[in-house]
Amino acid sequence: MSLREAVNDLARAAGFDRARIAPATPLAGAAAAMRSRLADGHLDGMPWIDEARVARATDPATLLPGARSFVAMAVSYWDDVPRPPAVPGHPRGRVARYAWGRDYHDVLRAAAMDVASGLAGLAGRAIRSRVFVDSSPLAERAVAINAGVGWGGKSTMVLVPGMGSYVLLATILTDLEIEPDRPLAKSCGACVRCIDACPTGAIVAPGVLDSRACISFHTIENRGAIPPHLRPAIGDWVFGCDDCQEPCPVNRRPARGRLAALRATSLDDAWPALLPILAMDDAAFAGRYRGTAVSRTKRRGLQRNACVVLGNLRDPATVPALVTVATSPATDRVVRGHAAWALGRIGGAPARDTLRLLAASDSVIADPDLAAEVASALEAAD
Ligand code: B12
Ligand code: SF4
Ligand code: SF4
Repeated sequence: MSLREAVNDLARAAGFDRARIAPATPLAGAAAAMRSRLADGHLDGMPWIDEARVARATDPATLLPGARSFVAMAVSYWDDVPRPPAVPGHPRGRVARYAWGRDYHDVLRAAAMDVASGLAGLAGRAIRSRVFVDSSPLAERAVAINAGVGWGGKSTMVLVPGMGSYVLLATILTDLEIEPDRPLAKSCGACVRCIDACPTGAIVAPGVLDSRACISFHTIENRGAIPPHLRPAIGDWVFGCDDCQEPCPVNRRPARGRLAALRATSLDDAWPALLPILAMDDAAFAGRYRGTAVSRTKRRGLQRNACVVLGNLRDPATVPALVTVATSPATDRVVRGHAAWALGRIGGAPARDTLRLLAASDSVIADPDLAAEVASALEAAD
């Protein structure tokens, strides 16, 4: 058995569905793509992606001196929890599939560490390796594409033949020389379904995402207010977004992911009830979401997102809960502003009355951003 095949066996035993090898050479194409996205403002709002990061993320020798090979691995996390029937007064939002189970950073890192220790056994000598699962700078998609794990889709997702786009990536960089695989000779062809399906037009050209318009960016990474013009398009996404993956023909025969830790264990993991989210304090949020990817948006981010979804669902029974959030001076000001926005969308006398009182309250008058939110909510409600 070749070293390459042995690595593949190790990866499968650790839970990965695919593993391919790429040489640890500089990722020039990815560096050019990242620099052009930075220059065009497409990565605005993620200041940690800067020139220094681009340089490191695309230069394996900086990441691991003496590096010879990448082991690029993918794992399917697709699972299905059907949308529950709508129950008035008990609205639910929607979480992107990758965040239904335990935090993939932890799950994949542990699995990739197993593969990395196995590599040393295969080498028969001490080797140096470094594991990447999203948290350290590495252009992970570029490595997976170079290694032939999948091809770069127009949605910017790596699409894995036979598995589709609902895959997460983990990478090992090692000083062990392994015979490389080849990139796939595949492409999306004439298909543009993801571009057409994106509710905000964030895929501005094939393979080019403008994060400033992306629901995933706003519900996960954005720490401030979500631009008002994007809020209606967010629909019921309370964390992440899968709209550009749902119609992808490569996902037409999805198979349930093998790693049980990545699956939902309750309806609430996939379709969380929104009013309990509004009522959470820090301890309740940590108790519910510690160890999951959702924790990245923090309590205030999730509550802000829940307000947006409530505004889109327009259930009058949710007005009292939104009034509590909007009128509490102790609540985060961004969350209050989004609760006001939701009240404006739902409208009706109780929402209008609250917005009028709010507009005249000291805590709102003292905060120009919040005052502007309340003023436009009032306009929408009238
Ligand atoms: C920043 C980031 C985001 C940002 C920006 C995403 C983006 N498209 O640039 C935001 C917050 C929006 C985001 C969203 C999501 N993310 Co994200 N994200 C990252 C992160 C940390 C860096 C990506 C990056 O550098 N982007 C800048 C661009 C230029 O780089 P790139 O995406 O690698 O670009 C490649 C392609 O665009 C392609 N390309 C460039 N030009 C062209 C031109 C054509 C024609 C084509 C076909 C391709 C192509 O080549 C580039 C270089 O290889 C990576 C982890 C990592 N360290 O790499 C995860 C990662 C990309 N995210 C991931 C996931 C799962 C998601 C979401 C699905 C989560 C969700 N459901 O909400 C969405 C998907 C949205 C989307 N359509 O991309 C996975 C993707 C797995 C996969 N199958 O591709 C990654 C790899 C994490 C992981 N370890 O698994 N993410
Ligand atoms: S994640 Fe959602 S908003 Fe972002 S590009 Fe895909 S469909 Fe558009
Ligand atoms: S929907 Fe079509 S164009 Fe978009 S990633 Fe899938 S195959 Fe490619």
